[in-house]
Amino acid sequence: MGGADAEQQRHRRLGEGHHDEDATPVEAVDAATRKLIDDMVESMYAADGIGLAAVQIGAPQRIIVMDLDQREGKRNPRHFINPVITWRSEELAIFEEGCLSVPEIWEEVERAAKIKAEYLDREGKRHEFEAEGLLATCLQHEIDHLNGVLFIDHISKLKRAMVMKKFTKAAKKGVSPALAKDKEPSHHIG
Ligand code: K1U
Ligand code: ZN
Repeated sequence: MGGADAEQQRHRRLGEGHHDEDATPVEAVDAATRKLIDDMVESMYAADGIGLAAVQIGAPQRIIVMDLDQREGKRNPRHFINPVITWRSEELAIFEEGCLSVPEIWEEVERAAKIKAEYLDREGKRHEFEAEGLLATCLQHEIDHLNGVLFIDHISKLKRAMVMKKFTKAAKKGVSPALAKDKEPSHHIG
């Protein structure tokens, strides 16, 4: 997909569909799967993200891409087809999370500090691995997307209500939440 197409295929925001649906497992890893992965990586970079789930660009399949090195301006894209978390530590970790589908909102979210997961690669080969730190957080965030869950579902009801109010107002005005006249002074809620 070229740059202009990637822009058209931009990630969908809260209220633009597919965010509350379960994504479908990939039955056969084929050329179309590999093309979708490449498109997702391009969309992730175009949006300055460190992760992206296929549902965020309107493809309800269980595929995620990630590049934690993107934070340092380097490129080391990874992909995970049909990712499944097989173990979560009891120990929890708190990270400040953002989401391309809920732009300009950053909130602290508590998740398992370590996880074990398995997935298929672009050749259909199964892998198992253990993750911690931002990789564990980002994987949980992206797998949540595949299950119709957003990071704001992990914050307090009050903060979530404020996020939703901000989005509804901005949507009515047809502008990004950050451009809404009465936007909060900070990206944080509460
Ligand atoms: O899934 C998404 O919406 C992408 C999201 C992933 C994520 C971020 C933080 C914690 C967990 C999951 C993002 O990539 S938001 C953008 C972002 O985090 C970032 C981008 C450039 C530099 C530094 C951070
Ligand atoms: Zn997200």
